[in-house]
Amino acid sequence: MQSVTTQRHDDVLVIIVNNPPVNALSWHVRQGLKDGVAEALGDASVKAVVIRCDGSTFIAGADITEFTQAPKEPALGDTLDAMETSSKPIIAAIHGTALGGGLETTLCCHYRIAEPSAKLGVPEVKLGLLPGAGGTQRLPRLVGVEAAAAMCAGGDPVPAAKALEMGLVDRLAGEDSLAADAIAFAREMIAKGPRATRDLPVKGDASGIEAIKAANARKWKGFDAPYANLACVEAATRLPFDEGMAFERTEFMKLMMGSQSAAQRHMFFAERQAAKIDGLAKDIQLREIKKVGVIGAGTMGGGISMNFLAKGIPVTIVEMVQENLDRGVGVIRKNYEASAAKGRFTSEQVEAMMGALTPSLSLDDLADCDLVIEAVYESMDVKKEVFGKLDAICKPGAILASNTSYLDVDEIAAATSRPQDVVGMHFFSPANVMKLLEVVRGAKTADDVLSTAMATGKRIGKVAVVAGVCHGFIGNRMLSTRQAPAMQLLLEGATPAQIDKVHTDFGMPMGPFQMSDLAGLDIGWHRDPSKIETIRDALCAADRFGQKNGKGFYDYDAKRVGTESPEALAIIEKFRATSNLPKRDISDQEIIERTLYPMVNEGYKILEEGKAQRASDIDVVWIYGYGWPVYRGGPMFWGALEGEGKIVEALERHGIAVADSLKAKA
Ligand code: 3H9
Repeated sequence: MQSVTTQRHDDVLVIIVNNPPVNALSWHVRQGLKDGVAEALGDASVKAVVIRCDGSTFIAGADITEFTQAPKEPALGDTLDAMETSSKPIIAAIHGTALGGGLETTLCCHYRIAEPSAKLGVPEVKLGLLPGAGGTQRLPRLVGVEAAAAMCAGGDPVPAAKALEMGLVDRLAGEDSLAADAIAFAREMIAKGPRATRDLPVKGDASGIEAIKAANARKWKGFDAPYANLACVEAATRLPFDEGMAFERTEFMKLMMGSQSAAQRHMFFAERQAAKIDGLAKDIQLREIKKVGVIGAGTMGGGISMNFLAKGIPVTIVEMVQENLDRGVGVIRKNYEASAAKGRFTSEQVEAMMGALTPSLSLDDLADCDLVIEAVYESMDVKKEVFGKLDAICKPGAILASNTSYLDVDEIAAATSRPQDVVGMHFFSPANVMKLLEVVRGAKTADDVLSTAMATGKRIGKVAVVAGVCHGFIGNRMLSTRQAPAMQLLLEGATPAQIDKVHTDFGMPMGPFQMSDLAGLDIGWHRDPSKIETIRDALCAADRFGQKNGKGFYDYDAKRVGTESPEALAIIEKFRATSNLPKRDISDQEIIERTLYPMVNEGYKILEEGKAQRASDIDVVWIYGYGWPVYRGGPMFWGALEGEGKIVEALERHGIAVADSLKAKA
């Protein structure tokens, strides 16, 4: 099948792109578009051209899968030049999403018409790139420097109505009449003739660009691409078009060859791949989830409920004690109201969401739920008791999910007479914000239960990853391999601040000790101040419980901003002195080798044991659940970049047992 065809409508030639799934600009599409333009130019009876797409969307960008292959002619630039310099007007007819190279294609048409539901944008920055086919040079000419800078560096698409306001499109079509409206528009433009974007003057100046950088400094920390995007837009304000294009090309190639874009492109595919469950029938029938039950109205249960309420799915939330139930429901309302105050919801929406929440003190009220998620205290005995009760109460076919973050889902399932209906759904705190959902597949979990849990995750806006049953699943299992050596490094002379800084400089949102303080040092503490066996015991014995009481590894102010604590350091030093380990200077490199390399190693073990389907799933877990910097592509991608040989050598030097599969790669 040809990916580009042409159709004659009297004096208008319509070029139609059909390259599923997203009409990406694969080489044959570039060729087809170029041929289409040549056909129009070679036929005197053609007076104007329309470019439109079949399928669900206009061109959604360059074909990302081609980026790692040898370049194929024609280059996108050649095709676009042929379009822009055409002596007959070309009209882009846009529906769905015109993204990246797709939007750049429309910029090389002379006029643009879009369906009202269309979206237009240059999301390259999210792939660690910039619009490399003239987007950074043409957008400032069409929509102005400020809007171009925001579009390129931010990457979010704009809806058609806004695009019309900005001058990005010239006209809106009817929602169902784009093809006809575009032809009519093309005929109108015959008299006007072509209008090449490159010939327009740049609108505005670069004076606002520094302010954009300042406003986004935190968000863009560590990323190269947003700054490169801005540099190109700025270049458009001072260089003639051709020189601006050359500047853009150089910057694009720098990003394309760099590791950040490779990591971000890896994550684009990893995220989509994670949704796929190996070995499952494609046509599996999902169970219908119309009503959800959540057990536990604490931080987790409340956060989990909010996900469903926000999607209009009714939730019954159960607590054991009225006071806790009231508090939990109150927190949900407070969170929604805070979002409403920021303009994210209307007060009607808040009331609708709260109206869909049924608080209850009885598990019996879960009888008609299609999915019940247990988010109670992390104790096997408690969970087994809850699941035993659910088994008696819930309707046949209901999915019984545990939000456990460590425990054996098979043992929990065995407390019921229907282990095939039991699955882990491990949310990450704050559960209404964090995008990761680990879906834990028990030995007996039915295929349709697993698929429904994954699909439900997607429905509530999560990125769901399948994990196997093991202590801590994928994420927390790997987390624990960095926690123990971090503690050991304190005994050898490093400070919490030094170790945390290595992690935050790496790009993590916080280091191991900042994370411990956030979680609470007293979780799992034996509560006997006289029994001091670890640094944690020593801190707890001194009433240092973490952020919750303003002091842990760090001291916290009223806004929970932490600073190094002389008291904590003294406690650590006192405990350290009892360990008889010589105090020494610890290098940042050693901290990386002993806290990050073991995570990569554990990832290999997880794969060996079949607890993750694929390495890229592990990367997805760490990026969406723990804030691993996306420009480093997750621990497995980063491990490969770092070099397996280097990692194995370091792990062995530090006396850490290396996974066989990692050794084999070294
Ligand atoms: C660019 O344009 C560079 C230029 O400036 C310069 C060049 C010189 N290529 O997301 P979905 C696949 S950079 C190849 O699930 P949706 C995707 O992997 C590009 N494949 O669908 C998936 O495959 P599978 C700038 C692509 O409906 C399938 O299509 N553009 C591409 O939820 C369905 O995707 C972008 O960054 C691609 N460009 O969302 C836009 N895009 O089924 C990237 C998708 O095997 N794309 N695939 O898993 C998107 O944002 C979404 O795909 C879109 C549809 C919104 C279009």
